[in-house]
Amino acid sequence: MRIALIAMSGVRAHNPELTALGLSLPGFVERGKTIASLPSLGLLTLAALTDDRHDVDYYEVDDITEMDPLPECDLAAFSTFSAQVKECYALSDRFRAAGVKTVIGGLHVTTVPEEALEHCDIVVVGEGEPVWRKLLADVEAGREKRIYRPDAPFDLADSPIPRYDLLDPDRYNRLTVQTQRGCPWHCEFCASSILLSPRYKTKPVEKVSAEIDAMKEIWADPFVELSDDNSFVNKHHGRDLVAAIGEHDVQWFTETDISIADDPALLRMMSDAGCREILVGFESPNPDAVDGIETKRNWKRSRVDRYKEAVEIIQTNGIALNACFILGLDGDGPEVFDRVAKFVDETDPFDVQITVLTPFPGTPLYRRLLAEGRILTPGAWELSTLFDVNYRPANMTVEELEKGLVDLGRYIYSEEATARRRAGFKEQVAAGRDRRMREKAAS
Ligand code: B12
Repeated sequence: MRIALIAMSGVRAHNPELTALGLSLPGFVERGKTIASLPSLGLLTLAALTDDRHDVDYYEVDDITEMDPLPECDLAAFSTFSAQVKECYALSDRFRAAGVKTVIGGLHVTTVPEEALEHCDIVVVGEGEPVWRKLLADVEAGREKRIYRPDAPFDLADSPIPRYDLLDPDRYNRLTVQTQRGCPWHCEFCASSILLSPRYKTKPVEKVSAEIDAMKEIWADPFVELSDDNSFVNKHHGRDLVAAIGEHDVQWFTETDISIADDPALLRMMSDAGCREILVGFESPNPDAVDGIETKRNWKRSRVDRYKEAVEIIQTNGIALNACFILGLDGDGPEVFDRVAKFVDETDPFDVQITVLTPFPGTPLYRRLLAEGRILTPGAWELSTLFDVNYRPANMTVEELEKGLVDLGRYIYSEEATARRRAGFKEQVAAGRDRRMREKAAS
C-alpha cells in the first residue's frame, strides 16, 4: 500500500488582538517560531512500525487548501490535536470523496472517537504503537474495524526508533525525542499524554540514546526537545537519563515539575549535560487559585509558597526557566494579571508563558465546566488554542480575561521587560557560579 502520513501542523490563535500582538513583540515571535517548527513524533513512530512492503510519505499541513491535488495513496493517516481537528476532518472528507481510506489518531480523537468517525473510516483511540501493524494488515485484507484501541498499555521499552530520516532537517530548529508518558499529578486541565497513558511510564535510557543517534544521522548537531510532560518525576531515572543525553554533546530542552528545584545536584548535572531550558507549570502565584487544581493530592498547593525560591535555585544552577501561568483559574480574579507581572518582575525567569484556561475535551475540567453550564460554545474545538476563551471564568468576565491576556502579554513580552528578565537571569547564573567557586575553595 502507499500510505500518506499527514500531520496537522502549525500554531493557531483566533483572538485577532493576540495574533496582532504576536506579530509585533520580540519575546512572542521568538517563542512562536521555535515551537511552530516541530515534526509529528507520533507519525514518525508509526512510520518506523510500517513494514517495508509499504511506501510511506510524510506530510505536514498547516493550510489544508495547499493539499491540492491530494497526494496519491491507498490510506491517508492523520495525526491531530483539538485546535486543528476540524481542518483535519475536512481534509479527511476530501480523501474519502476521492475513494481513499482514512484513519485518524491522536489526543483529540482519543477523547471523542464517535465524532471523528463521521469523517474517517477508522479511529485509533490511545497509543498507536500496539495497534498500527494489525490495523494495516486489516486494511490490506479489507476487513478493517472502525475503532482500534490497545488491549494493554504500551511498554516504552518496545518503542521503535522514529523515522527521522523522513524529515528535511532544514525545516526545523529542533527535533523531538520522547522519554516518558503520563504524569503522577492529575491536574484538572491537563490534555496531554495522560489522556493516552494514565500511568506514568519511562523509556529505557538506552532507547533514548539510540533515538538521539538516529536523529544525528540527519542533523549532526541537533537541538533536542524532549516531548515529555514531566521528565524528572523519578530523580534516579532522571540521573540516568541526563547521563545518557550528556554522552551526545547536544543542547536540549524539556518540561518537568517544580520538584526539580529540590535537587540542585541534578540541576547541575543537567546544565553540564547540555540542558538549556526547562518548562515548568506554575499556573498561578496565588495559593487560592492553585488550591485544588491538582486533583489527586493537591500537590501544586503544597508547592506554591516556595515558587520564588524555586526559580532562583533552577537559574543559579545554570538552567533557564520557562515559567508557565494559566490565566482565568477559578480562584483568580482580575488582580491575577498584576500578580503574575509582579512575580515575574521579582524572579526574572528567562522565559514566561501565559495562556488562558482551556477546557480541552476529555479533561475533568471540560466535564466540570460543561456540567456547570460554563462552556460558551460546546464543541468549538478550534478555540482549543490556549489563547482563545471558550468558558465563563468564575471571577471575571470573558472580556476582562481576553483583555488581561493581551495587556499582560504586551507588558511581559515587551523588548524592555524581556531584556530586563534576561539580564536578571544572567546575574543569577553568575551568582550561582561564584557561590560554587567559593564553596570549592573553602572545601
Ligand atoms: C510537538 C508539539 C506540537 C507540534 C506538533 C507537530 C505535529 N505536527 O504534530 C506543534 C508545534 C506544531 C504543535 C502545535 C500545537 N499544539 Co502542541 N504540542 C506538542 C508537544 C510538545 C509534544 C507532542 C508529541 O510529540 N507527543 C509525542 C507523540 C509520540 O505522541 P502523540 O502525538 O500523542 O502520538 C501518539 C498517540 O496520540 C497516537 N497517535 C497520534 N497520531 C496518530 C495518528 C494515527 C493514524 C494513529 C494510528 C495514532 C496516532 O500514537 C502516537 C504514539 O503512541 C505536546 C505537549 C507534550 N509535552 O506532549 C503539545 C500539545 C500536543 N500541543 C497542544 C496544543 C494546544 C497545540 C496548539 C493548539 C498550540 C497553538 N495555539 O497553536 C497547536 C495545535 C496544532 C494542531 N495540530 O492542532 C496541546 C494539545 C491538547 C489537545 N488535546 O489538543 C498539547 C498536549 C500541549 C498542552 N499544553 O496541553 N504542538
